[in-house]
Amino acid sequence: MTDFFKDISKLEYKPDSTDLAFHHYNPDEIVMGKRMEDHLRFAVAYWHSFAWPGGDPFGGQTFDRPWFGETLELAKLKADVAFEMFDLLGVPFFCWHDADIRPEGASFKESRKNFETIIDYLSEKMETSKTQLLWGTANMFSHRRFMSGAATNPDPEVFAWSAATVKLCLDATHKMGGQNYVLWGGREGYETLLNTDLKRERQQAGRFLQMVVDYKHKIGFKGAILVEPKPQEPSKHQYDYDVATVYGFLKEFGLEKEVQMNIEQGHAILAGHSFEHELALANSLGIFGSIDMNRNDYQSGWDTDQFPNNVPEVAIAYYEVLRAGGFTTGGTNFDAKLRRQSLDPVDLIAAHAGGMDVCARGLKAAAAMIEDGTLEALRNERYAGWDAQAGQSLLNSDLESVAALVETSNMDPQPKSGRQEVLENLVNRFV
Ligand code: XLS
Ligand code: NI
Ligand code: NI
Repeated sequence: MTDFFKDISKLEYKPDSTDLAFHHYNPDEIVMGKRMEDHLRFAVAYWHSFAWPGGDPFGGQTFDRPWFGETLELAKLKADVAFEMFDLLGVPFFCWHDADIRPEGASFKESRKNFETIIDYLSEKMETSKTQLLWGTANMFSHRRFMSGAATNPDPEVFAWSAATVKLCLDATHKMGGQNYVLWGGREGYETLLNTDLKRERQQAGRFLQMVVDYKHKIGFKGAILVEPKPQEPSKHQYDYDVATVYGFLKEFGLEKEVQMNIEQGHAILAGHSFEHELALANSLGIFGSIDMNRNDYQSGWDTDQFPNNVPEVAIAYYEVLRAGGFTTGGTNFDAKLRRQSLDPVDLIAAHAGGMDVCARGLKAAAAMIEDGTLEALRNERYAGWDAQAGQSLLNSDLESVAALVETSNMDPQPKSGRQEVLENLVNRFV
């Protein structure tokens, strides 16, 4: 045991308590026939909670963690503290990037050895812990070698280095029984079109993803390969802009049945969408996988990765998750970080506990809306014409016949109310 969380005890569901406790998240509570814990499938993100130093564009480190530094000994201390936090929170999952968990070596080989040592250390901890791996991923955006991209780099050696990195991370994810493998292309994009061959870079990215999918099958990894869309930041423009763009990309490279989406609230907002839009679209395309739960500050216009605290927004998001049939391999990963002034160990626990409570409230509200059924019934009623014979036969007709039908049947379509306010009032009864 480390003494990092020394005065904090394991969180419990105590709805009336004023202590640090869960007030809404009750893992065993049954929601729509399933335990709340199995619906939400919470994960802690190693990078934000244990690797991020608290910097912003105007200032560096604010957090002073005893495990900061690039040695194996400190990486193990970090892992010890991480598993202590997972235990205090009772979360079923965590997620990592290679760079979060291991010290960087002087060569690829040295980094690989460090990584494998820490993977063994984490795997040992997982044997006696409830907390398992939701997903692993490679950080191919922080080190300066990736400044012009990973798979989309103009230098083929960086493509090779990236392929070797993903192979290593996928092997480790597989070994640890991870449920998914994520690819987020933070620098797979460009800073200026003046120096960028967009066609080549997209083809490199497509070939790279095909190689990853082939390798997944070769080693028998049963988890999902997830791409995480984001429109920009750090790159000025990122190729995996949003769900629609990634779907087009997957189609182009024949991967739409192989890859699903990891959708992040803040990225959806940056792309000019709502979270629920991205979720609903992924579901409609058959590529919904998992979510990165966080929140942007709507005034700042960048990815602030705050812990969620807006229940109505989260409720609508889980409504779409439930409409998609819930998570299978996916889950709710808190891709969220403390504010840089929140220095104390208790802040880390409170942030997650609060986020878990907000998600629990959102899930319960979403489930109540589904069980009530009015929202779905009104939506279906709006499209009833398409379920009827006349609507169906239109879709099987041709332009000339449809044109003729308009006159022979004396068609005279009447506008009907979209009832937006009625629906918003209805939602308001549940949130
Ligand atoms: C950054 C991304 C990142 C991915 C994993 O904006 O959200 O944290 O989730 O590489
Ligand atoms: Ni993000
Ligand atoms: Ni993310």
